[in-house]
Amino acid sequence: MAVEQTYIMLKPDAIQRQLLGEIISRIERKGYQIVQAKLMDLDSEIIANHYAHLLEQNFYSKLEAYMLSGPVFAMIVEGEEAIQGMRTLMGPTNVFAAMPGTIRGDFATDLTYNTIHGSDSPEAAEVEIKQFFG
Ligand code: DAT
Ligand code: MG
Repeated sequence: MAVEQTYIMLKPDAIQRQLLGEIISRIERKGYQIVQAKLMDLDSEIIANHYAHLLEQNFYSKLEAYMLSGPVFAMIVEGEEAIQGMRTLMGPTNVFAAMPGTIRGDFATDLTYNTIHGSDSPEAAEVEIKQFFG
């Protein structure tokens, strides 16, 4: 067990649908600390960096348009085993398999518009925290 920091990003639909309070409240109720947070507008370059593993996918242009459609709420979340723990709280990438009670299970009905991002490994968390918080 170790205290970890993970990069969490509430995507544009979370803000447009006024779900910020609901989702932040779930993270707090779980017992994690939000140690930094900011509302920010992304550009194509930072999106391409963040989703470099998906640049060749046929859904990339849809993903890029989504991430440009409004501000995101970027956070560093800290807690015991927070990287895997946040992924569990979020639910899987495939929202159709996401269980009720998870953030994606409760709020997302589309593979692309899936409401929340969370780092998927310690290596990714380090890179993403640096990318979004310097
Ligand atoms: P995750 O966000 O669970 O880490 P990922 O890194 O593989 O998943 O993908 C990043 C985002 O790309 C994901 O949140 C939504 C979009 N995406 C992934 N797979 C998709 C698919 N098959 N069709 C449409 N959008 C997809
Ligand atoms: Mg990912």
